[in-house]
This record gives sequence, structure tokens and C-alpha cells, in this order.
Amino acid sequence: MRERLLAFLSEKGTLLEPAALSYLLTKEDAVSRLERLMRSLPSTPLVMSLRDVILAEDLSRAVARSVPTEGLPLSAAYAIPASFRRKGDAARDDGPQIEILRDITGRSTCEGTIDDFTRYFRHRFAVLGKILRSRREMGGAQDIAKARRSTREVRFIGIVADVRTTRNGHRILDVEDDLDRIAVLLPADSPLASEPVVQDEVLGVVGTVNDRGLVIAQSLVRPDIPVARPFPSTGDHIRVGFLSDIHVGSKTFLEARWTKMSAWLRGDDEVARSIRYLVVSGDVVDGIGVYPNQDEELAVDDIYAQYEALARLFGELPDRLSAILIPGNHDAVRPAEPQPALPESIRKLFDSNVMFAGNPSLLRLGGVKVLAYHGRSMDDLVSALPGMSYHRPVEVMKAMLRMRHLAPMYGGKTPIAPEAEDHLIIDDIPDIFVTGHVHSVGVDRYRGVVLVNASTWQAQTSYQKMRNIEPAPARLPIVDLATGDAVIRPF
Ligand code: D5M
Ligand code: FE
Ligand code: ZN
Repeated sequence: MRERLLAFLSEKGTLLEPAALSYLLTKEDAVSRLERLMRSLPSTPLVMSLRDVILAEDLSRAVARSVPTEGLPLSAAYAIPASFRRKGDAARDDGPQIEILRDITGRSTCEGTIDDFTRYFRHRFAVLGKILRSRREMGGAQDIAKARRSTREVRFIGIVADVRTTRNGHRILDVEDDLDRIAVLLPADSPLASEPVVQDEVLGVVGTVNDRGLVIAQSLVRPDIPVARPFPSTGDHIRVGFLSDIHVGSKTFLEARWTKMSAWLRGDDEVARSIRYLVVSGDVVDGIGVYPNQDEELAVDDIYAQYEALARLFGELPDRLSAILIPGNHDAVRPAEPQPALPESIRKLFDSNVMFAGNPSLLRLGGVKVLAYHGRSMDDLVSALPGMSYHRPVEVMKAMLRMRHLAPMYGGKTPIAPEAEDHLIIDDIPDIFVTGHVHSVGVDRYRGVVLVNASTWQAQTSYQKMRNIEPAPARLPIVDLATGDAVIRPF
């Protein structure tokens, strides 16, 4: 296979970086796959990296589903596809319609006591348990204490307190409800053994109890989005642009590419003119003291000066745009999630067409519900879930939707404040779900929900270089609020 692949490459005059070559060689149909991928690209790059290959796979899949996606790092000859542009007729101008349906700002009550933690998990269990109980597969679910004594098939709902693998390749979950705890075996010879499960998620178990009180699982049930939902039809082809991780104040902020994007938004491109909203998913500035020796990488070492510089950049955007900013882990609010909106001392630096909400928040933009979350929990999920990668943030987002939780794992890298209610539950199902944080980019759909990971305006940092994290900066995902169709415009 290796020889055939190399022969094909030399025929096409293209080289593959070693990582891309080894990735393709794990596929049975490496040559035909590469051929298909190259056909989906606007032009053939001289050297293809692993990222190119993965982005090209995303692109050919998106095209197959007729969700137009563009914006590979490879092509100078870039064009927004006609199918997206065609609908660029000037939208009616009713002025901006932005509502914040839900966020934590001004409603934080927790002090981090033991009582707070108990209350927080009770709430998580109650809300997700209710969603699970409405699933057909969970009909007749019992408490664990009752299920334990049953000799027939049992169904129960619980929080995963522990996940471990035995020497024989079985996996064992400890599952807890309000009153009891039971061990659940995912047998090594069943497909369940490879099912991704993370600590602290709430799930349903169907199985039988053996004579030693161990549950042998037949299936696991996730809260999930039960059925594919239609995108709400708003009629007008008003569009929303998604920004994230601008990191103003960092030496690696990509000012020239931002300026290109800003000029495009001010120009007369019909797609640009139809963009009325910008959703900004956090890390809007680089901040101060976020990681050790950060000062060596800062161009602006005063937090207010960083937000002032950002406010100037937003001031140069056209007046028709309304922006809504949520914070990320580099911003000047508490790091524990849910994070409140930026404080008044910072808000007042911005023009009135910039609004502020917490992280996460559920917004309504011209009739379309948008769930915006910075995405820090992706660090925990990428390391805990097999097959997940920073290159494919939309896959991690699908896992969050299946678990109906933005940060299911407690006690990892994502600090979570144990509020009276668990604000990280995905309770209301959004039409669009957007994250940032991983400095990657992607658009997709999951059961009708449009998924967006919103790139970054920061080049690779020395930390990312050390960890081999390759960012995909300066790309603007754009979603049509009438159809949910998405494109990615690179700058
Ligand atoms: O994170 C940008 C990206 O870099 C994101 O994928 C996480 C990764 N990152 C950055 N700093 C760290 C540390 N200290 N540990 C693990 N991963 C990290 P950003 O939020 O912009 O710093
Ligand atoms: Fe960031
Ligand atoms: Zn971040």
C-alpha cells in the first residue's frame, strides 16, 4: 500500500508530511481516499500536512451532506460557493434582535462548600435523569437499590463515579444515584467495551444483575438529542459571523489578517453585507498572568489597554454589525465556569453595538437559538475520550450534545463553580452550538444542530509549539440564519 501511495503522490507531484502519510496508511483505501480528498480541494498543495488531510476529509464530507464548507489553508483561489452566495439577497432591516435567554451573570450564589457540591450534583442528576426517563429505552427505570434485587432485566439511571479497565479488558463503571451505588460491567467481548464513557456523566444502564451483585450491561443510554430537528425558518438570509480567541495583547495576535477580515466586512461583498451579528466565543484578549512567563509573550502588558485595543478593532467594524462577547479562560473574570460577563469597567470601553454575556450563554439572534461556550472542557474530553482530537473539535461537540452537558467531567482542567443549578447542562436544545478555545476550526451538523468551532486570530504560541498543537487561525465561519448553511472564509 505504501508503494502504491507513494507512486500516486509522485504522479500528482505532491508530497505528504510523515504524519499525514502514516495517518493515510492506517486506512485500507488510502489511495482512493487521497484521490477523493484531492478532488475536493480547490487546488493541490505542494506538501500536504496531516491537518490538510483531515480538513479535506471534513470538506468532502460536508459537501456530501450539501453543507458547503470552504476555507482550507491551501488555496489562494478561494471563493464562497455559489449555492451559499445565491441566497445573499439583501435582507430586510429590522435592526438587531439579540436576546440573552440564559447565563449566570449576576446570579452566582455558590461559595464552594461541601453543601454546594452536593446540591450541584443533585441538580445535574435531577435534570439529566428527567431527560433520560423520557427515553423509550429507559421506560420503567428503577432506583439502583431496587434494581440490585431484581432477577430480570434492569434499567436505572446514575452518575458515573468511576471508570476503570480490568486486566482482561472488561470495563467497570461505578454508577451512583441519590441513595445507592453499583458496579456495571461492560464485557470485553461486547461493543460496549469501546463505548466512550467519562467520569461524572449521567447515563442510563440496561442490563442484568449477576449473583455477585454486578450489573452486566446490555446497553448504555445517553440523554442525547432524541430526534433530528429542523432548522427554524426565519425567512431572511441574515448571516452571523463567528469569532473566537482573538488574544489581543499577545505578540502572536494576527493583526494583519484581522485587518483583512475587517476590511472585507466593510466592503461590498454581498455575503459580507448580509452579516448582521458577530458571536465572539471568548479569549478576546490574551490577559495577564494566565500562564507562567506570559509577560515574555505580551505586546500589551496592561489588561485595560488590551481591552481598549480590542474596542478600537471593534470600533472599525461596520455599524450594521452587533457583536456579543462571552469570556474565556484568558479574560478578566473568574476562571470557574459558568463565568459571568465581563465587568462594567471593561464594557464601558466599547461602543453600544457590543454586548456582553456569560460563558456559557444561550442567545437568540433574530429568532435562532445560539448556545455559545468557550470550550475549555474540550481539553478534558480530548484526553478522556478515545478517538477525539484537537483537529476535530466538532466531534467533541457532538459528544457534549450526546451527554447534554458542556463540561461533564468534574475535577479536570476545567474549573467548575458548584452553583445551585448546573448551568453547563444543555437543557434547551439550540439551533446553533458554537465553541472556540482549541484554536482549530470546523462546521458540521448533528441531529439538526449546526456546530461551529470558531478558529482563532492568534498564531501558534511557544506553548502550542512545544505541545505540537497546530492552530487553524484567521478563518471566519459564517452561518445563514435562514437555512443553517455554513461556510468558512479564510483571511
Ligand atoms: O488555549 C489554546 C489551546 O492550547 C487549547 O487547545 C488548549 C491548549 N493549551 C493552552 N495552554 C494549555 C495548558 N497550560 N495546558 C494544556 N493545554 C493548553 P488557550 O485557552 O488559548 O490558552
Ligand atoms: Fe484561546
Ligand atoms: Zn481558551
